[in-house]
Amino acid sequence: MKNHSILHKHYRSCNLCEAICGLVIEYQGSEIRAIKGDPDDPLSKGHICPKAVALQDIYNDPKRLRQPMRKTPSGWQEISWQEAYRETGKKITEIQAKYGPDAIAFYQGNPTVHSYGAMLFNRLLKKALGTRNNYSATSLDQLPHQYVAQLMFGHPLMIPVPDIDRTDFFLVIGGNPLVSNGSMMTAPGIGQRLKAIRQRGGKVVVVDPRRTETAKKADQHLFIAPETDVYLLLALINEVVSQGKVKAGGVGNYITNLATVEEMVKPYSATKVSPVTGVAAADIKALAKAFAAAPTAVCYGRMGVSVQKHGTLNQWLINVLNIITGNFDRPGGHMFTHPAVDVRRGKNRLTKPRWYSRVSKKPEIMGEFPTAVLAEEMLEPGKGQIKGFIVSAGNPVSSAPRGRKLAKALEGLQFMVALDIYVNETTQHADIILPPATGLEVDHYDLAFASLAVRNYTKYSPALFKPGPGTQYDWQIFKNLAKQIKNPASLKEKLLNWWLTPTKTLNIGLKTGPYKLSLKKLKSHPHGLDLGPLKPMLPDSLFTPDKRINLAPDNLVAAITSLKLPADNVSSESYPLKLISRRNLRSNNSWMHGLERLAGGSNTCTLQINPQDAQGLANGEMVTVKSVTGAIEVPLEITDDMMPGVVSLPFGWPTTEDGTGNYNDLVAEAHTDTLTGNAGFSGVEVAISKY
Ligand SMILES: Nc1nc2c(c(=O)[nH]1)N[C@H]1C(S)=C(S)[C@@H](COP(=O)(O)OP(=O)(O)OC[C@H]3O[C@@H](n4cnc5c(=O)[nH]c(N)nc54)[C@H](O)[C@@H]3O)O[C@H]1N2
Ligand SMILES: Nc1nc2c(c(=O)[nH]1)N[C@H]1C(S)=C(S)[C@@H](COP(=O)(O)OP(=O)(O)OC[C@H]3O[C@@H](n4cnc5c(=O)[nH]c(N)nc54)[C@H](O)[C@@H]3O)O[C@H]1N2
Ligand code: SF4
Ligand SMILES: [Mo]
Repeated sequence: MKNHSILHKHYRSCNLCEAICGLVIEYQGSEIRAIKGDPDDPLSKGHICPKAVALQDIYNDPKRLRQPMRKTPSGWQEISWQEAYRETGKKITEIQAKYGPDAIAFYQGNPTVHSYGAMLFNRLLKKALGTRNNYSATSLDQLPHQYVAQLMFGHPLMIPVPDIDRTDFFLVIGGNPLVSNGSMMTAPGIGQRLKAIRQRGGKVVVVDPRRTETAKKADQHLFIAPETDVYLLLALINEVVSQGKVKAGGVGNYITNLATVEEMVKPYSATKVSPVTGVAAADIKALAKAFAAAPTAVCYGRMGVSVQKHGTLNQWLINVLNIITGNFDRPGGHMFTHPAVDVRRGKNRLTKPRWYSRVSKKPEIMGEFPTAVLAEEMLEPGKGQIKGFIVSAGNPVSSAPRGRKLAKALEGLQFMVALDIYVNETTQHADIILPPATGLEVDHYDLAFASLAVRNYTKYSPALFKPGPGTQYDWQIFKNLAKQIKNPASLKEKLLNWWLTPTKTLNIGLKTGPYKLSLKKLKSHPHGLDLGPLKPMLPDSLFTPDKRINLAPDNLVAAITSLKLPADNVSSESYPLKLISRRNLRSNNSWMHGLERLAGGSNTCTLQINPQDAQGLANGEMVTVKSVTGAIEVPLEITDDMMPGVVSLPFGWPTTEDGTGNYNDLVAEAHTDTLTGNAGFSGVEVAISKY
């Protein structure tokens, strides 16, 4: 038993974002005295952001749910876990018996990837449900990265990471790592890492319709019109080819179809794409030249180029640019990680869709439909209509296209259960809420983000506090729900389900992983273990059957061939502005901006606009932002950080008291990445007027 009058120190990884910073938590009994960065963590070296300090707010928050809740006509009522499981199991089995397995939809949100228990055990529930209506935040985010990884490298999780600690040229397109702390690139303390590039004589260039916090710290910032990055990338590749700078380096031996790419980019000269993108032809030429001439360079594209109609093409062309300039799979370029537990083991996934969504006929990818079709699959009557919904660690009413429409769809369901720690815009529509233990109450191993880190790294964090009596972990909830819905078929499956826990699975993963580690070994390194810099891994690690990288997958080339380069970046008369999203350092998607230590100050929801577009409107004035799908009211912030013609708004903020108004009311579900159906949050056509 620990002495409650002494100050103790606990070391763990922060589970709130992809940077997985090491924390030192000073505590006495169940009281937290301080949360600081852990200087001995080999990856984060003491870096921390304000969100980690708010982990104590989540822990102490009286509004956080700790017991299952049932909605009754007189409000929410606490019920026992047993009762909650029984009722949920009964409702789900009844619906599936009546309407078939696909009548239940399952959506998993962002915190899923920050919980190894959820990641390892959600498959039990998926299997028991047997529904094709699987959805997740993947198709609101990084699906294009994964789709391209599958096509080019043979596995959706073979995702290259920029080796920013050794690069001489970092080109960032559509990412704002100084605020997001990096994404699909686990690089805690990114500010220091970017500074180091410049200190060693390298360059940082940012391409973004907004002069972002990252752009302000870069050597160069280029404004680009939303959704026109594909043309810029084609022109950059064209320039590299026509300047005779193609050097595929070691990768040259195992790439195929380079000639197809060289032919494909011919029509896209810097001069031709300049009026559309808004980037000067001279800047495009100089950028291509500097990128190709740098001793090492890496182009990195994130949310801004993923959640738009050319998401897949952008991510593909970024890989192509890195490959043909000799910057792939080598230090300072785009590299693959070698994680201690390799989640990329297992089979190469199918690339051909096995089934299509009922209403808009969107193909499944990796067993999921794009979340953009969730509302219509609930609303459109007919055989196969969704009648019941399980939402876990997600808030799609805020985060998915057409929030208000989805909220309405949820109201029409026969049953909804949420695995969540709060009543919010989405979970308020549930019949039952099952709150798992979270944050400081759970042990943590980063399966997902150790696989995307800029150095090979591993760490296990035990739980700091015991969850309250009777609390269940997310993996237990998945196990128990699965059992209620369908008993495991075989004895082996039964035994496995009963015996396996996340820690046991993790230990097996570590022992059979490339470094032959164990949980015991990790526990003796509470600050984490550095496993060295990223190493070249190709072609052995490719999952493609021929161990080669196809530079020009047929369907992607076909999509370029059918692209029509507009003569100009013309805007619609009724909706002359293009809307893009923004994140704030003291927010986390839709759910943390209200916490005690994060709310207020600069953490606000304003529509940023260039002075040229704000004629007749004043700073701070409420305006109506309208698109073809809806309208919301927000205060205006006039700033020349915005490119003319473009406005930026934080996402995940309710714009009305009841939480019904939101950025995503403005996003049409048909505005998606054409190849994957990934949601198109960027480049939404809007008009503004006085409120
Ligand atoms: N317009 C616009 N829309 C966007 C984006 C954008 O840039 N612009 N970004 C998109 C992106 S990148 C993402 S990832 C999605 C996120 O979309 P979602 O994942 O749907 O939404 P979050 O806001 O992350 O919601 C997380 C939910 O999990 C709950 N939660 C927190 N911790 C736990 C836990 O330990 N267990 C459980 N069971 N629940 C927990 C929270 O209360 C909250 O309800 O939004 C997308 N939507
Ligand atoms: N503080 C904080 N950190 C977070 C989150 C958070 O909500 N708050 N969310 C986490 C999550 S789930 C994710 S996925 C990551 C996202 O991490 P990032 O991708 O780094 O985050 P964003 O701030 O969305 O950056 C997108 C950038 O793209 C720009 N952009 C928009 N449209 C276009 C376009 O058409 N072309 C180009 N070139 N640029 C465009 C925007 O102006 C913005 O600067 O952040 C994570 N970290
Ligand atoms: S940057 Fe991310 S991981 Fe690091 S402390 Fe902040 S929220 Fe946690
Ligand atoms: Mo995300």
